[in-house]
Amino acid sequence: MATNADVAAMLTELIALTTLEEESPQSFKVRAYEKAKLGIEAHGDDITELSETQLTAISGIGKSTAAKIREYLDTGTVEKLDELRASYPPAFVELSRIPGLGPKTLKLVRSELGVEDLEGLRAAIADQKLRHLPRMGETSEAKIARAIDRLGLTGKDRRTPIADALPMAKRLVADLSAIEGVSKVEFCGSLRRMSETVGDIDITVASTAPRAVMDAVVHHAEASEIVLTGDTKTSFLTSSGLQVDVRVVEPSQFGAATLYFTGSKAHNIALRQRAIDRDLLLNEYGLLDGDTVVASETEESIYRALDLAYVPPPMREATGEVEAASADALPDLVELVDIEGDLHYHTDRSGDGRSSLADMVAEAAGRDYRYLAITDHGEDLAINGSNREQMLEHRDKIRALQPRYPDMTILYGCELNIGADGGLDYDAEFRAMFDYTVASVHSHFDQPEPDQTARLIRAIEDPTVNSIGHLTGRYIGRRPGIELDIDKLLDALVANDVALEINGALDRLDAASDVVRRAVDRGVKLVINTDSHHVSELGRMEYGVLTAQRGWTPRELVVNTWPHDEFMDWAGAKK
Ligand code: DGT
Ligand code: CA
Ligand code: CA
Ligand code: ZN
Repeated sequence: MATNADVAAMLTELIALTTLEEESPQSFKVRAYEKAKLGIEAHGDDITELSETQLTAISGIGKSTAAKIREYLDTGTVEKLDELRASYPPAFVELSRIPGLGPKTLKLVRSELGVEDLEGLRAAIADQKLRHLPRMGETSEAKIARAIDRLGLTGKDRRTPIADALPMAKRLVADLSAIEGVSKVEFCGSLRRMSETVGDIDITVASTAPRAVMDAVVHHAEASEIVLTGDTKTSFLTSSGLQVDVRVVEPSQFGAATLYFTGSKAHNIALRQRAIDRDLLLNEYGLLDGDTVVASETEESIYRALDLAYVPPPMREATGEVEAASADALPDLVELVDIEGDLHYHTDRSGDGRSSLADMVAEAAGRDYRYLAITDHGEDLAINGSNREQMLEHRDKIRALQPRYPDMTILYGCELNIGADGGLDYDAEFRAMFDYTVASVHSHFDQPEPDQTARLIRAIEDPTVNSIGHLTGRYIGRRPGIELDIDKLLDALVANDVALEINGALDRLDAASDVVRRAVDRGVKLVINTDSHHVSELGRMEYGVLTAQRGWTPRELVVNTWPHDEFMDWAGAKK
């Protein structure tokens, strides 16, 4: 049975292929599909039983798109989409992820140079052929070559961004959990460790009836090609080429199996060595003393039996966590339950916000937050921003809502745009009226590192800035972030008492965990935010927290774990 998510996935593919076909993301058709996708999301309720006419009644869905959605729901496919797929095979479409290669250029590269995939593109670059195409030159050719390297788009070791893999893994886990005889399911591997990109999805299932699980996996809607199937392991490829490995184990061995398949390999090796030092054997079935099982059912019991504190999955990278767990010196890690507020929220006041202020605030209150910052875009962000008058009106609305939420302080905030040279929106006096600000980069991604660093530091030094949002502006696997001198930047954050955001949007996860860990070492304050543009996005807090854990973040450095008064004192100290 198709779901709203399947329809959204179909529209996503249609958007990508139509952008190529029409040679522009601004084309009427592309925008129509995008609006329909947002409309379905905003609608929320199941649309799969709706008629074509009922579909067009949903805001954003036009007549032609409604017909395609109905066609997809009725037949499992869309003729137009199949046509586009035939014209643009996946290996070719993948090239459109490379910055600097717009649809027009991409089609030219194909028609003039016969490039069909990454290999062909690399060859064309190596032969210096790209530079001779219209509107291209040596500089753009070099830029594309560099983008390919930075995106890690290399043939067989190509990796999938976590934003694409995690939702799929969660769906699979839910589907497998529903099978009779299954007691536990966990996704493992790099995904559980919160790597930004994954080679594949590893799923471990505890069941006494492995056959039923293997059958379900082989027939799963996501399985477009079966790679191998056995009694307890099946691997398949999704339609986008991502491999999924599903393994079934005895419930009594679930802990040992998840520990093993979560890795990392280097973490496993360190644990196994520790077992050997105690005359024990550790493998995917358990921690064994000869024929006796010492521990195997839970990960916790295995760590305990090895005289180690429990190591949360995001820290299992063999970068000192085994030593720290041995000395009982792991950081007092921040956890989701510690979060007292979200400090980066958009409403439909922002051009790209899609839920009302009242809905966003109600949703936050439902999460039991003590404080919340509404941070719609400042005026410099063109169509998405708000001018002074609009902001002040917005402030009145925020203030008017406050009495309804006696347990939660609603801060009148702003996401300030960091300009090309580090300048910010409005003027200092107007900015000082905000209760809280997050300043972020949204453009000019190509400046050299010293300029970018100076640009950020100028913003950090501004007395009206409380925090820096999505530090590099990257989109994992799609757009490399700005280049920065991280040490200098972290020093400036400490010196000015500005917090560094860990943005929980799965395609951002910015600041990245390695930067976070360096920030933690220097005592930089951190703030974990969702950057929500819709009520459905508040749950991203979990991914921000996991990224913080991957960066070894202790709770006390995260300002939005602080009790209300302590947080408010810090936020207001600058005024
Ligand atoms: P990936 O898929 O490349 O993003 O990274 P992982 O870490 O998910 O690696 P994967 O899928 O090859 O294997 C999953 C886990 O299985 C890995 O994290 C640790 C464990 N594992 C795999 N091969 C070995 C091995 O040769 N030795 C040990 N000790 N563990 C292994
Ligand atoms: Ca894996
Ligand atoms: Ca694997
Ligand atoms: Zn934002």
